[in-house]
Amino acid sequence: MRFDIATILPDAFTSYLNESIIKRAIDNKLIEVYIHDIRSFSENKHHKVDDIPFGGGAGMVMTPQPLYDCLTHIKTLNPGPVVYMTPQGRKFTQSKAEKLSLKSGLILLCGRYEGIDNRIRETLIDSELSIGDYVLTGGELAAMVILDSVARLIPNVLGKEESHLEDSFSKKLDRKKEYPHYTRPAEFKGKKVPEVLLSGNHKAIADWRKNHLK
Ligand code: 6GU
Repeated sequence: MRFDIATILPDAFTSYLNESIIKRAIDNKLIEVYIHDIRSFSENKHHKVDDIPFGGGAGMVMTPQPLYDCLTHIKTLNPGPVVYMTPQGRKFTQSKAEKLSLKSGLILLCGRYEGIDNRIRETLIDSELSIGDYVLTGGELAAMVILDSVARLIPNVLGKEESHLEDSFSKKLDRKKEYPHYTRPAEFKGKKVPEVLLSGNHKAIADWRKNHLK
């Protein structure tokens, strides 16, 4: 699956994309991720990407020209929908992550300031997503959340144990929560792992886990 992200803060993504599971997924060619600096598309001599709102009011608005040129460029490379990250968008959920993970591409536009010029919303945006009921300074963290949650659902991105099939939010477990996890040592600072988990009795372990879902 191919991800293209349009942002005015491209460096915000570099450390994240160079870590652990996402880096391995890119190295193994399971996903491709391209970051596009909206500012580099600006025809303004100072590479300006924002301007004051018509009609007045607080804050700045992302100006249409750089967004138009950046998104139309990306659309020649990625067949996926253009999703605008905004606190006004529909709430992102595990079920939306599952649907997006079936697509061959996804284009994420990160908003900053008060928002983007509405003509871009009307013409180039397919949907709008929010990651929760709080306001961030920009869409970059939200785009990383979506990238991470979608990428891990792509076959072979997680280890061969495919532990997402047992996730707390998977339909199989009827949205029940997780049971408590323990690893070695069997005793740590005087606190012992529940005896049943050491017993090797698979039926008893399954029962214990079912009774401790939270
Ligand atoms: Cl997608 N963007 C911003 N700026 N704030 C948010 C958000 C997105 N989702 C929740 N808060």
